[in-house]
Amino acid sequence: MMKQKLLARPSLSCFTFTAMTMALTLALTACTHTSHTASVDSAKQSAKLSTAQYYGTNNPFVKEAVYFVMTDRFVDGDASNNYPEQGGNLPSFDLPLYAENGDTANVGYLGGDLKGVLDNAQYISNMGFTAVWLTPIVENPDQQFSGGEAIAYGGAFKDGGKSAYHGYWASNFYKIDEHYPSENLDYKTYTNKMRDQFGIKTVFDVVANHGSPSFSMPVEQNQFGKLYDLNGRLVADHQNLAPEKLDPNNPLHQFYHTSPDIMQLSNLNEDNPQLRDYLINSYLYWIEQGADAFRIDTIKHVPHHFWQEMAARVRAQYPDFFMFAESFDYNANFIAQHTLAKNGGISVLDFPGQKAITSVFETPDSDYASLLSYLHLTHGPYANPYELTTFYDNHDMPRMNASDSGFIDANNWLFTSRGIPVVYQGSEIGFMRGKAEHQGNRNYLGQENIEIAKSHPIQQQLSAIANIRKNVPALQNGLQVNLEFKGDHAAFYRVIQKGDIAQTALVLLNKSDKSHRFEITQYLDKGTWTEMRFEQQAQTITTGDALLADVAGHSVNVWVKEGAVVNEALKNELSKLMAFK
Ligand SMILES: [Ca+2]
Ligand SMILES: [Ca+2]
Ligand SMILES: [Ca+2]
Repeated sequence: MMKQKLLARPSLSCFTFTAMTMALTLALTACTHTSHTASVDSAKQSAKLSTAQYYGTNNPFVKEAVYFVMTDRFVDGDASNNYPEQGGNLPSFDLPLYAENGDTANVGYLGGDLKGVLDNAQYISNMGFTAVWLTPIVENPDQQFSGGEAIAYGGAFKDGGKSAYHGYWASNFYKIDEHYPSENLDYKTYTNKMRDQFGIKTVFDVVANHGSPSFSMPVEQNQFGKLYDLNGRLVADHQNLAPEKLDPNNPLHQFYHTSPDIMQLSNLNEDNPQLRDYLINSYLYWIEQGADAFRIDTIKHVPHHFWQEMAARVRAQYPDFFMFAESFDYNANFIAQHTLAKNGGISVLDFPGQKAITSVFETPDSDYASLLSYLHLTHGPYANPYELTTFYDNHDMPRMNASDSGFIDANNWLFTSRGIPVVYQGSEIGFMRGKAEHQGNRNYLGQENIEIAKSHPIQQQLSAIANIRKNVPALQNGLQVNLEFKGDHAAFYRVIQKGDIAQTALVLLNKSDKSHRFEITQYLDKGTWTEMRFEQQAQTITTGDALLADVAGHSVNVWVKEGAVVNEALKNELSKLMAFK
């Protein structure tokens, strides 16, 4: 481990320091310790402000860090649930797509299952994650889809020839698909073991917009366009009809809209109260089976009234139940509508953040200042910016196309800045970087790559910063106070003062190749600062000192001060951030 040097010295005269940053009355407090009036005022202010609360959110899920697993593409822990012969003349196992240059993608099942995740739970936990989001595990059709347009390597928005390996084509919202459980490992046992043995929560992937592809098949296929209930009873059937051919008087057609939405997917009719019951009761069912939070697919394709009812019914039984949604859009004002209480109070994946993060970390000559615009720390469109789930790529877009250093820098940012980090499987080795959905983005990760990951530089640095976040409440839920964001360098505080926790973290990021000396004076609190990343020598700061730290290239320092904030200028800033977040 690299040992870094820290120096502390009085950087500026008291007079200069105060002239720059403090109002005159506060300057008297800081510099004229003999003034009786100032001391009394100061004591009163400390007493008053020591009870001040500074934090991002009251939602406890903010402390989590989420590892995103594409269930079929993680690890095949049990060959007995692979069903390689399934599908007959329209098989669903191992359907490779080839590029001319020999690259491959695959649209068949490849064997990943719950046992593969459980077998690697210690690895995921060691990396610093506390939750795993699994792509949907509910029953999907057994064959490849014969309708639509045929998918090819690099293609998009075509479902022909694809299997349901991704899980987003439900045929029974109440039943686990046969590819995922093992003997003695049903979903409930899995979630319990993850939680009880490894401290890992489970995020369940919710789909309300659609079931499976439902029309355009040359010959109608079993399961496609059909929905079954908890007892295995057929409750809806698209009958391979185009949406406009559905009969609103036919009970088996009433779960579907008579207009299409996404390709050939059945468009679920949220105006039908029975469909709402069917879906919402299924979500409650999976909470009973151990789901700790929801990730919601395609939320923008379903109107607000559904989410209002869904959120109300879920939270009537499970108050504070955390949900974050995919509204695949780069306009913060647009995606923020779901976060408002009147629309269900559902958090969202930070797509504008994703765009900004990749733009910075894919490009070495980028500027940290480009990250500021997505944070919306005050007066932003979100109900609460600290509840957003933050990420740099996922299974529906090209993976981040960064160097190893770029991934390391991105993780250092993701695990220290506001939001709940979500990292897609394989990112810890830069797996398939730059590759889109049908170009290898979703290729099978497998046990071999996980063994490689254990000594991979990206994984090691990710693990270091993620474990610091796990142990530093300020990094999870502290208000973010930005100091400098310029070129290759960024510095900011995260401050939490909530209940019996009072802690400030100072984060120093350097994405250049060279070591950089930070000299921090702004809002700097008196007291003992301890560095968490490299366990550098603790430094005691008194009024007027600067905190000086040399941060190595592509690295991070996290300096932590325990106890309540005493710096008046910082308190003022925190009050504003608290009031307007
Ligand atoms: Ca398997
Ligand atoms: Ca199936
Ligand atoms: Ca829809």
